[in-house]
Amino acid sequence: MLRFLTAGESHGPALTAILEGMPAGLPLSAGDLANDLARRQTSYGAGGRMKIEQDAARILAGVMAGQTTGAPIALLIENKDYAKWRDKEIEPLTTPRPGHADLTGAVKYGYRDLRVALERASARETAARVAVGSVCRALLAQFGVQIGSYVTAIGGVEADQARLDALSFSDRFALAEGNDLRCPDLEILEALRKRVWECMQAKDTVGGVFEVAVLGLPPGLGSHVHFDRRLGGRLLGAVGSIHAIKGVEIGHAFANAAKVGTEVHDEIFADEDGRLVRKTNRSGGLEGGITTGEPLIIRAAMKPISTTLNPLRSVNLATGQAEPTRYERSDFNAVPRAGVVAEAMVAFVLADALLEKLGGDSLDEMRPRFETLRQARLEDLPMDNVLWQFGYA
Ligand code: EPS
Repeated sequence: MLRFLTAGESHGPALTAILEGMPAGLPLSAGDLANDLARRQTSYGAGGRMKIEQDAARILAGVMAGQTTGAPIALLIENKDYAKWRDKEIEPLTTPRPGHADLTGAVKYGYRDLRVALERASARETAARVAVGSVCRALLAQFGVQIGSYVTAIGGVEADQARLDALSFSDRFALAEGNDLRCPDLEILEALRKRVWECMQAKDTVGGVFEVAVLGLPPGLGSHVHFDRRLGGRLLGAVGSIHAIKGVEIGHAFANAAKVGTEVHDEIFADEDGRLVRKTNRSGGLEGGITTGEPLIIRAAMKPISTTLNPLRSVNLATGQAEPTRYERSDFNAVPRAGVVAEAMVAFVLADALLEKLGGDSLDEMRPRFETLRQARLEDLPMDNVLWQFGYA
């Protein structure tokens, strides 16, 4: 239903994106994209580039008189740094940096200088994804869906799960917005900051873990009937496509894998009003590839940034000789920023799933359909409750 493309290099003139499939009638302005773009740029341990860029997206198509028209939405974010790179004479880059697309990109495309791989492989591209995600988020917000994220670990310093569990998701979001590590467990903030600082002093980089949570989702998005319609796979793939993300789980999947079934599955109860409710949400909001209506929780692991000030061993492809990597300006810690990018990818997948469920070319068509969505209530789920013959005749 919904698709998008991005184009643009890290030090080229601009990043662009086209989002196709948005219904008509969604109020939208460039200002609606500004907040998420700014959130993506906030992080203790960001590199020098973030002092250069103050990302702003221009909407070039698909929005007229403040509303989406149903036509493809074209977005453009200028790279301020391009002014310094334009027609610049640059040193050859022939020693691939481990962890980056330098070597693999050259093997695949036959590049004769590794900067060509670097330019498009750069996480600068995620600014375009965040702009696209903000449009999707605006659509979801019309139906009461809210998406946030927060950091739970950096460089092995972990938030306390019991302290996190004591906070509502809204509180976690609000606390995370209040600091540049985007961590809601304020008791570990200093330890996190120290970890990143030490890493910077040691000329090294860190990774970490963050969670994305989605509130207000209706039950029934996604499907169990086919692999490519299962929402789990779509979400895992979308978040796993983000630079440096090496692991993604729905809820606490890896921890659950060590438990027995009766400790993991969320038992079903009928309340006095006939609503089928859960007292736990260990599934992370998905059963059979379909939303349950509980908060959707996605956790992701980011590897340490591949560009380290301390050199790593490599081989100069021009000479064939062993040669240490040369430093390129980069981030030391991008975990807080990655959470915001993941929100955008999740927003895209969920907006797509909502459109798939509701259909409709305009918001006006979607709204009444949304009101008729089947809920997890006894009255919505009449059963035949008779013997029947299993067969295909
Ligand atoms: C990146 C390297 C750095 C980061 C960049 C991602 O850029 P530069 O090489 O210009 O210093 O700042 O991220 C962004 C520019 C951004 O907007 O997120 C990399 O190699 O991936």
